[in-house]
Amino acid sequence: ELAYPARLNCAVELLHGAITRFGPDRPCLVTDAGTWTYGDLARRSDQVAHVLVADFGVVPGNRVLLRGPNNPWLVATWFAVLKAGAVPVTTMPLLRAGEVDDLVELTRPGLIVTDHRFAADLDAMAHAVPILEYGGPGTADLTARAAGKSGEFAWVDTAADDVALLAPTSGTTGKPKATMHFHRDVLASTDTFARHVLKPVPDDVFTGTPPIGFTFGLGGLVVFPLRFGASTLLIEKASPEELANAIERHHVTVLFTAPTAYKAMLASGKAPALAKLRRCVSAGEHLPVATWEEFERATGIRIINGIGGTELLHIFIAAADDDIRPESTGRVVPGFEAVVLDEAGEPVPDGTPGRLAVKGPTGCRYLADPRQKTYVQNGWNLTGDTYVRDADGYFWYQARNDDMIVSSGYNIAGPEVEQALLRHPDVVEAAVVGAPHRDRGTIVHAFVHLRPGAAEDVKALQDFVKQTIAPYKYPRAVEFVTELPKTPSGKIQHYRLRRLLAD
Ligand code: 3SK
Repeated sequence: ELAYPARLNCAVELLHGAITRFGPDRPCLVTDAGTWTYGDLARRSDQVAHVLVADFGVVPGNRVLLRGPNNPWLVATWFAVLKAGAVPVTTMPLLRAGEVDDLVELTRPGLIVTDHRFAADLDAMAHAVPILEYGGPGTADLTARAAGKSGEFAWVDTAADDVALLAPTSGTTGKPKATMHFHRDVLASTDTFARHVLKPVPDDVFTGTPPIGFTFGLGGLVVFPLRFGASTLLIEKASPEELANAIERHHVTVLFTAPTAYKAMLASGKAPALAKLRRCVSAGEHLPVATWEEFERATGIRIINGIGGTELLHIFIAAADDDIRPESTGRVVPGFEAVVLDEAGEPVPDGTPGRLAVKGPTGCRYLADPRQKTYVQNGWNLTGDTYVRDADGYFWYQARNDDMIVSSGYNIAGPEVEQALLRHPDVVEAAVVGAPHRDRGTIVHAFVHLRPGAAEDVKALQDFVKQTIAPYKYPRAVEFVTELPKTPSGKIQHYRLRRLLAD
């Protein structure tokens, strides 16, 4: 049971708590342009808080929508909003105006704070919300305004269960929801996965690719490093090779990224640079065992696979070090409970596939959304994934609930076919869905992205799958593509592929 004081401002606890324990001069936010110490971040976030309150009238409880790539001013603004007792609405920088508009409709922010390079796009929004830009020229810019403000702000004394964060999730179905998280949830995310599985040390240097607008990135690149007095390298955009080079240049020890990035970094020939990492975390999508094995062979590092969710803020099933059983997602993280349920909501015996349900100290509550009743039942969050739990308490991913394909009477898990395809050296990415078929009802249809220059040989891929898994699972249709539709957080949108085939 995690206990936090009844009055708690998570921003103050994270930032000023670290300063109390480690002093203000420790490196905190690192970029190629320089380093902000913990003291720098405390001062700049106080200055930004003054701008929000004095110049824009932000009051406790207001919502402030944040938009920008991972950089120190975005982090300073996140802390400033919380210090002012307001609620950040973190968004993916790549959302288009229409998508931001949907989130504005849902979350009703009183102000949007945006990186100046992402501002023009917002002109097309239907809702009129005041916009404050940062990082650009001119005296109206947040960075210029902040420079003229005091570096000390009297932060708002919030309650541990006041809402601290609205985190949008488009899921993989397209219609946005926003999850609400309390101040205590933010700390609880550090006292579960981070403390018990990741085990950071103050000398760690974190980095990664997920946007801070996605709770995978917010936790991995801001909340966890600060909670443990470590530093974090913020990268706005990097190819796999540039990411590996940055890891080497900045002596990074902890990496958060998605399965495809691990595979792509190896393909860029950078294994020796990666071998110096201490911890590698993969989430956001199921990690194919082929990628896990290839990475271990090349670097000696056992990737920490995990499943989390915006609904629960971060990772709730994972394993590290000798606890890892390759291909399994791991065991439930201390602090959480997880069960596998049948269609009627009853637990199934170990070894039987069913719907994964989880509860814990970090959620789940949706903002004004009737889907709360569908996704949260009796306090259990239904994640939308089919899993098997074994007798040792390890959870084995089968498919997203809607990725099971029933073809000629066989139940075929799309991800299993994807993993088989991914073992082929020419395959960069693969997505498998059920396609309507006149004679067979449904067939397995694979969308395959090949490495440049590889031959488009359907039969060779089909034969390869037949040799890797039960032959009846092979994709009867193979379509070559140069990219796959993805959510802003990088999850493949199978529903869009299904829709393509239905049309
Ligand atoms: O998708 C996931 O597995 C995830 C992990 C950590 C935090 C957030 C998410 C959505």
